[in-house]
Amino acid sequence: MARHLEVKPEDTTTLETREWIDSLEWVLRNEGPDRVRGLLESLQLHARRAGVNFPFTAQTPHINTIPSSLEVPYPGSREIERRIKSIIRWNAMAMVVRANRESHGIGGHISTYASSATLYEVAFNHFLRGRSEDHPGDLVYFQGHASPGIYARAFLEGRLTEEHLKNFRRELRPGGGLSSYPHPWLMPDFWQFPTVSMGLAPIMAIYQARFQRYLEDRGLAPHTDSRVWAFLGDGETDEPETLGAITLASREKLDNLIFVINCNLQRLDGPVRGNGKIIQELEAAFRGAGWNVIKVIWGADWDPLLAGDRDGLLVKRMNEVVDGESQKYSVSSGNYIREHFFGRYPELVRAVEAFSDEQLARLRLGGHDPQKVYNAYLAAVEHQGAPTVILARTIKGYGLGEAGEGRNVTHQQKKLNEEELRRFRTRFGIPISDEDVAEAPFYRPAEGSPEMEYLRERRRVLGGYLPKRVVQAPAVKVPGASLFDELYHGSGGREVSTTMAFVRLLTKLIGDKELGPRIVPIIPDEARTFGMETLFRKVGIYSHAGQLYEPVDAEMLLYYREARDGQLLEEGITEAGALSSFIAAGTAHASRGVTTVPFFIFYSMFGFQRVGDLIWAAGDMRTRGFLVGGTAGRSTLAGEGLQHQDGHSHLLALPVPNLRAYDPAYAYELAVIVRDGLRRMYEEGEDIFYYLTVANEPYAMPPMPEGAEEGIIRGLYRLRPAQSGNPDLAAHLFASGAIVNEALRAQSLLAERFNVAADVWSLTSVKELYRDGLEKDRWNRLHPEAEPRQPYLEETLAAEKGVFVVASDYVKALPQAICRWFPSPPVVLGTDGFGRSEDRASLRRFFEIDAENIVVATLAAMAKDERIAPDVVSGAIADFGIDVDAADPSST
Ligand SMILES: Cc1ncc(C[n+]2csc(CCOP(=O)(O)OP(=O)(O)O)c2C)c(N)n1
Ligand SMILES: [Mg+2]
Repeated sequence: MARHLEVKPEDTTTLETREWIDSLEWVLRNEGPDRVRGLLESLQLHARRAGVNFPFTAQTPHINTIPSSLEVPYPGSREIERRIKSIIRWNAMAMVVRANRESHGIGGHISTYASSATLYEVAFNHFLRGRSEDHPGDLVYFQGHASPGIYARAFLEGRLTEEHLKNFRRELRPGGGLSSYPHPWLMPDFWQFPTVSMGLAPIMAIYQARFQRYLEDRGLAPHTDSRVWAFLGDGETDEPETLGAITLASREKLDNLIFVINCNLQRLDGPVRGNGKIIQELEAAFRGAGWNVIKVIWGADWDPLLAGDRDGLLVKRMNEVVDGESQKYSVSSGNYIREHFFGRYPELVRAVEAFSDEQLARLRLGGHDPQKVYNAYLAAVEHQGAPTVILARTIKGYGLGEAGEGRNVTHQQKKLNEEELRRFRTRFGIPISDEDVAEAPFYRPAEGSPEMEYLRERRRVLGGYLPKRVVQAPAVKVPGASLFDELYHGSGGREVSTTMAFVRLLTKLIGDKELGPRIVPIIPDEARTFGMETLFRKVGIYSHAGQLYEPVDAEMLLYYREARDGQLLEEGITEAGALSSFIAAGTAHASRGVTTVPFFIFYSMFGFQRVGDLIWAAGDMRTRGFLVGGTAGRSTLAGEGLQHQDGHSHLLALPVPNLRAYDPAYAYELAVIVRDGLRRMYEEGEDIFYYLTVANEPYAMPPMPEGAEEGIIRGLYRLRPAQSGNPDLAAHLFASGAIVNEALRAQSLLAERFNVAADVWSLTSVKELYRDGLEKDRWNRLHPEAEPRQPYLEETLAAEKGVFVVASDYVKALPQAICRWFPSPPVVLGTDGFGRSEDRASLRRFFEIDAENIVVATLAAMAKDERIAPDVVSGAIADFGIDVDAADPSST
C-alpha cells in the first residue's frame, strides 16, 4: 500500500451522503427504478426552486450504462469462443508480421484488431446476420484497418486459403492476395463497403440505414429487422463526417443503426484525448443528438469493486482520471495502479487491499469482456425509436505486451521478434511449438474440432458468413428510344438550358412504368436552383413521418409535399450526406437485391472538390448511377464568382477509373448519353457510374444530326461542317457544353470576315477520348509488331487538315490531356484562374474563350503556319477590342 496515505475517519458529510444513498437504495429495492426517477426529479425541482442551479450535462458517470444487476447471462460457450478468438488473433497478427518480414514496409495493422477482437467475435457469434433466402442480412461496415482480423476469421471459416493470408497486401502474386483494406472493387465477392478513409464509413452507414427505410417505405423492399452496423475507431470520430450526420439518424429514429466505437483511447500518433475523456465527450455528443448511448467501460472484474463503492469514491476516481493517465495504467504494474489510481483516496486503497498487484494489473476492461459486450449489443438491438452507439473501452494492441500493448507506437507495430511471438502464443494458448513459433505459422483447428463445429454452427444459425457481397438483382428494362424522342428533336427554336432538358428527361424517366419507380432523385437543397420543384408535387419528398403540417404553399400547384412514399430525397445542405444516399441507392442491387437508379443533382463546384473522397469510395463500391453537376462551367454560371464557378470538376473526374464523364451541349446529347448509361449499367450490369454536367444558359436546342450517336458516346462528333470559306484556310474548332455556341459563332466570324473554313466539333467527353487514347497507345506499345490500333480521336481527325483550336469552360489541362492524338497540336483555350463575379459575355472575354478569342487563336495558329500574315491577327485583335495588356486570368 502507498506509504503517504493516511486513512481519515469518516466526516459528517460522508455520513450524510451515505444516509441519502441508503434511502435511495431502499426505494430502488422496494419500489423500483421509476419511483427512484420520480424522487430524483422532485428533489431536483425543489432544489431549482430554491435557486440551486445545475450545470447542463449530457454525460453520465464514467461507468457502464448497463449495471451488472441487469445483465443477462452469456448465451454461448465462453471457453470455445475464447479459443476461436485467440486463434483469429494469432492469425491476424501472423499475417501482418509475415507480410512485413517478406516485404519490408508492406504495412498492415496488428494493434487495431487486437483491441477490437472481442467486439467483433461477440458480434460474429451472436448478432451479425448473413444474407439468406429469407433474410437480407445485416449490413456491416468493418473498421478498415481491422481487416487482418476479418481475413483471419474468413480463413478459419474456410472462405480464404493459407495462400491468401500469405499474400496479404500482395494482390499481384500468383493465385491472388488480399487487399489491405475493405475494397469491393478489388474483392467484389467479399467486401461490401470501403471504409478505411476515416469518417466515410459512419456517414455512409447512417444514410444506408435511412435508405433501407426508404426502400421499405416505398414498397421496393419488404420490411425486415435487418440492421446496419458500423465498427469505428475513437480517433476516427474527429473526422467531421463521423459526427456530422448523427442528428439525421436520431431525427429519423433509425433504430436499425448501431455504431460500435472501439475506444482504445489511441489513434495513430498518441492518445485521442490525453487531457480529456473521449468516451465522455462522445457520450455527450451522441446523447445530445438523441442517440441511445451504451458505455461499456469496465469488465466484470470491476463489478465487486463497484458494488462495494457505497460512497461513490471509486466512480469519482473513474470520472476524474483523464485518458492519458488511463492509458498509462494499461501499460503499468499493479503496484503503480494501486498507488496512482486507487491511491488517491484511502478508502479505495482499502477496497483493493485483498488484490495482488498482478490482479490489479489484470482488471479487465469492458470492451475485452464478452459478457459486457454481449449485453451492450443485446440492449442495442432491442432498443426502439433511436439509433444506438456503443462506446467500448479497450486497449490498443491488446495482448502484444511489451511489443506494443497500450504504447503510443503500437499503431505502427508490424514486426514481432521470436520472443514476442512466443509470449503472444503462450498468452493466447495457441498450439504451436517453440520450434515453429518463430515462423509465425497460420493455425487452423482440424475440421470436426469443437472450435470449428462451434464456429460453423453459429454462422449457420445466423444466416451464413459475412462479409460477403452478392449481386442479386434482375436486370431492369431501359425505356426505348421513343421516350427520348422529344429531346432528340430539339426545342423548335425555344431557348432552354441543358438543366431544363435534364429535368424534362428525368421527369420522363420517372414516368416510365418499369424504370420510373426505381429512380431515386437526390438533391441537397438546390431543387429550385435547377428548376426541379415540379418533382415536389409530382413524386413527393421522402419523409418517414409523412407530412405533419400544412405546408405554407399548400394552395400552390407545386407545393412542398412530403410523404412517406415520397420518391425524392431532399437532403438539405449536405453534399456528403447526399452522396452517401447516392452510394446507398447505387449499390442497393448488391446490398439488398433491389435495383434503384440514383440521380444526384448538385452544384458542380461542390461535388468533386467538396466530396471527392466519397466519389472515390462510390467507385470502389461499384456504385451505379448518375452524378449530375448543375450550374457547371466556369463562365457559364454567371454572376457567382470564384467560390461557385466550376472550371475543374471534369479534371477531377479524370482519375476515377470507373466513372464516365460528359459535358453535353444539347438536349439530344444528354438523352443519348443517359440512355446509353442506363443500358450499360442496368441492362448489361456494368459497374460504372456517370458524371454529367449541365448548365443554366438557355439557347435553342437543335435536332440531332444524323448518325451522331456513336460520336456523342465516344466523346467527339462533327457538329457543323464549314458552310463556306477557303478550303486552304481550314480550321477545326472544338468545344463542349455551352461553349459550343461560342465555337459556332467563331465559325461564322471566321467565314464571313476571314474566309476561313472552320468545322465545329462537339467534344462531349474529354475523358472518354483520353481513356480510349491511353488504351490504344498501351496496346501498341506492347504489340510492336502488330497492326497498330488507332485511338478514336486520331482516327476521327486523321483526314482533317488545317489548324485545331479547343475552347473549354474548364481548365486547359483538361483538353490538354488529349492533345497528342490530334493531327497537329491544337491551341487550347480554357478557364484557369479564380474568375470573377460577372455576366457570361464578360467572363468569356476575360477568360479568352469567347468567339472573338477563338477567332484570334485560329488566325494566330494559321499565321504561325505561315498561311496568313501576322497583321491579319493583329487586325482582328484590334477589331474585336481585345486588350493585349490585360492581366493573365489564370493567375489573377
Ligand atoms: C481520412 C484518413 N486520414 C488518415 C488516415 C490514416 N489512419 C489510418 S488509421 C489511423 C488512426 C486511427 O485511429 P482510430 O480511429 O482511433 O482507430 P484505432 O486503430 O485506434 O482503432 C489513421 C490516422 C486514414 N485512414 N483516413
Ligand atoms: Mg483508437
